[in-house]
Amino acid sequence: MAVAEHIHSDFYIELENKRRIVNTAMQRVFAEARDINRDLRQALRYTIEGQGKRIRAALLMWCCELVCGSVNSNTEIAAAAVEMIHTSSLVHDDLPAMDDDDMRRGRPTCHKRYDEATAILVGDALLVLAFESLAKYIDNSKVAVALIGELASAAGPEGMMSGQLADLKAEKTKGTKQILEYIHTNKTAKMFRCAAAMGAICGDATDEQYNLLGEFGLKIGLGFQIADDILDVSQSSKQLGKTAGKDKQANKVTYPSVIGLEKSKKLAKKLADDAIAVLEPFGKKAKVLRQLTKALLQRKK
Ligand code: GRG
Repeated sequence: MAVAEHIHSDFYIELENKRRIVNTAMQRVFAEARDINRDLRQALRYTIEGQGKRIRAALLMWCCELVCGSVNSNTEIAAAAVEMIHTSSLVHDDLPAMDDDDMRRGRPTCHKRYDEATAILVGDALLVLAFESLAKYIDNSKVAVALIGELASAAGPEGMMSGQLADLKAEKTKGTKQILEYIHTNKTAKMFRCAAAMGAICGDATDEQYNLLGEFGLKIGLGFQIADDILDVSQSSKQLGKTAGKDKQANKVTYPSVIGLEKSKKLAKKLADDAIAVLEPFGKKAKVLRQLTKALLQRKK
């Protein structure tokens, strides 16, 4: 089934349910880490309470439901860990040494609301808390180790960190499609692949299910970043909750800057179609993932 499938309003209700679940799990992890310094706790609370879309968490939980029919407490903790890592990367990305942004999730960035040192430590704290929570709350040690391994390889030097440095180094260069694909795969798509794979692991997927869901995650992750590039040039800061037009201002290498807006839209659509094709073996049960793919293509923020 191609991208043309209609998005049912139930999809957005279901997405909101997943947001609530992961927000509660993050609050729990945070509340049970009792010995955090008062100033750090305050800045962490501010950051965790920011209104993220929680797409990676929803993807993780839906992949788990697809392979085993429901989510359990391990899935909720895994989803919280993915969102903590993602949020930590945003806090660091916004720092003056990186993308230097004043606005995130509709509010001042962490270093603007507090200060740079605090924001560095908030990012560090979320990064560590994510792994600590997997070690502490996952009730099966084999599952915990597998989840930790997935998350470390997607967020670490073989994933997001390399993508981020390549992205910063590419500023003010002309860029090529190959460089762009490297940046977007590493800084964004691998985290989507990881979320899908972690959901599969929580649901005790077969090797085939795990591989298919990982491939699906990688494709929608790449499409997600292309859509992000498109939104940067087509939406307002108010709509995005972060500074619009930032990529051009910082001379970033993006899909619209390298291949143009129309070709970027076509590529995002093709990736969505390819992602949906990967879901074929799951049949009707993958409906929510097909809806997610379509929603990501149509998103306005
Ligand atoms: C500290 C783990 C860690 C990494 C350091 C800073 C850095 C390396 C990486 C940043 C990578 C980055 C900013 C990728 C962009 C990914 C992206 C499209 C972010 C926007 O995601 P949304 O739209 O945001 O899901 P919300 O706010 O909804 O969660």
